[in-house]
Order: sequence, then C-alpha cells, then structure tokens
Amino acid sequence: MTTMENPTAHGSGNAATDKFKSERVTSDTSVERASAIYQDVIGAFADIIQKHQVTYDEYRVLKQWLIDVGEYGEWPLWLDVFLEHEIEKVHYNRKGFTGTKGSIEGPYYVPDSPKLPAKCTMPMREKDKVAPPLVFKGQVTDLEGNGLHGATVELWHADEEGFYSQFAPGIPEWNLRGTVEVDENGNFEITTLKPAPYKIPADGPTGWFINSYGGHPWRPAHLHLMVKAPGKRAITTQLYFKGGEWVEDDVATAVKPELILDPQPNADGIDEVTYNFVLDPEA
Ligand code: MBD
Ligand code: FE
Repeated sequence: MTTMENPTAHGSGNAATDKFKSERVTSDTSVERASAIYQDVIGAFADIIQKHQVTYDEYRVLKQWLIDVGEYGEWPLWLDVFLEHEIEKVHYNRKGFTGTKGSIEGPYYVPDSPKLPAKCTMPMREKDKVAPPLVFKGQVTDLEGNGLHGATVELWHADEEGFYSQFAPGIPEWNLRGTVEVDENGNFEITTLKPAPYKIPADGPTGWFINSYGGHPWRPAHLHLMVKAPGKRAITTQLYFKGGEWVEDDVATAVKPELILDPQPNADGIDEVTYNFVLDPEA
C-alpha cells in the first residue's frame, strides 16, 4: 500500500540517489592500484561462480536485479547496508584513531542542517512526541579531556515510525535534524526523542534481496552523529540503545559495543544519557 504515510522504496531510494548525485565525488586511485583491485574483484567473482556452480538463470536474475536496484535508486541504500561497514573499518584502522569510535554514515545524511544552541530541543512535530523523550548530553573533548570550544554535533535520526525527513513524504524538511553548537567548554544538552528501529523498505530490490536469502530487514534504533571541531579529525558515528531490538543483529553490521547507550530516568522522569565525544588531532 502506498500512502503519504508509507514511503516507498522508489521514493526514499530516488531521494537518496539524487542527494548523492548532487555531490561530485573523485578519488586519486592510481592505475596500479585500480588494476590490483580489479584483478581481485574479478578473481573473487570467478571463485564464487565456480564454488557455487552459478547457473545461467541465476546470472540473468542477477542482471535484472542490478538493473532494478538502479531504477529504484537503491544503490546508496544497498551499498551502505552491505558494504559501508567494511570501508569504515579500513578508515578507522588506517588512520589509527584513539578517540570515539566511528560507524557508517548511511544514505540519509544531509549537510548544513539548521544551527541549534548547546542546550536545545530537536525540531519535531507534535505527533513525534508519542515517542519517549530523550535527553542526550555530553562534552566534546580532545584526547587529553579538554573541552573543545567551537565544536559542532550534527545529529539526525528517524522518527517514531522509523522515517527520515527528506527521504519520506510529508515530513518537514529539517525534522529531527540539527547542527548543535557546543558551549565554551564543549558541552551540549539535546532534548530529542527515542527513534524507532529502521526497517529497510520491503517493496524494492534491497528488500527482495534480503527476502531471497531469508534475512531480516531491520536496523536497531539509532542516532546518527557527525562531530567536528577546528583542528580535529571529524568523526561520523551512530549510537544505539542497550537491550533494544536488533542491537545484536543489525542488517547493516554497524553496531560496536562502545556505541551503546543506557539512558536512565532523570529527576523529571525523562530518560537521560551522557555521552562524551573524544576527537583525535587532525592528521
Ligand atoms: C539507515 O537509517 C541507516 O542508518 C543505514 C546505514 C542504512 C539504511 C538506513
Ligand atoms: Fe539510519
């Protein structure tokens, strides 16, 4: 069923593809490196085809499916769910971070979200308030624990139905998105809501792919963050909720134990959690 309430795979896929295409991406990969990667990729395909004795029918289904993923605009979704975590691992290891752990960006980041003061409430609709409120506070510091004046905490997350603004119809543009400017000591205190788990659209090729191998389409409830400060390495990460559904079995393989929050009721009875972000110096 397609209604204004129910975003389609086509709709969210095409929105993510259009957003991605609006950036111009390049890489300075050498011919030698491209050749080495090419040979290994084709070699891995050859091994898989021989190991499983892949048939012509299966080959044609693959060809059709690849075409469908493109037509539904689902390459950002499929790639970020099934491959980005491995790229993120390389990024983290190669750069030797010792600060806060990163996690995947996913397909739904939008830059330049509205600026919010250090103590703020995320933009949300009245109807979003059926979700449990969450006070999310902390400090952005360097490796020595000094608060970082001038840092920003960009936060974006799904609503109580698991939908992201700008990628599902009928949601205000910057709903549950903001760029929080920390105070002079690096502190922030954000009131938001606890998002619902995210279900990959079942009516598109990524959903068909998951069904084909008997998998599930769920990501645990999560907050997306990008934390930046002058002279520091920016981090892209996600935070999860202890004991939440799918935390142990994320379809996108993006949960790390260091990134699991355990909010507790504060004096007002509202779930509250402190999480500090530690940024490495710029390379
Ligand atoms: C999401 O919300 C997400 O964070 C990722 C990585 C993939 C699909 C949807
Ligand atoms: Fe997400």
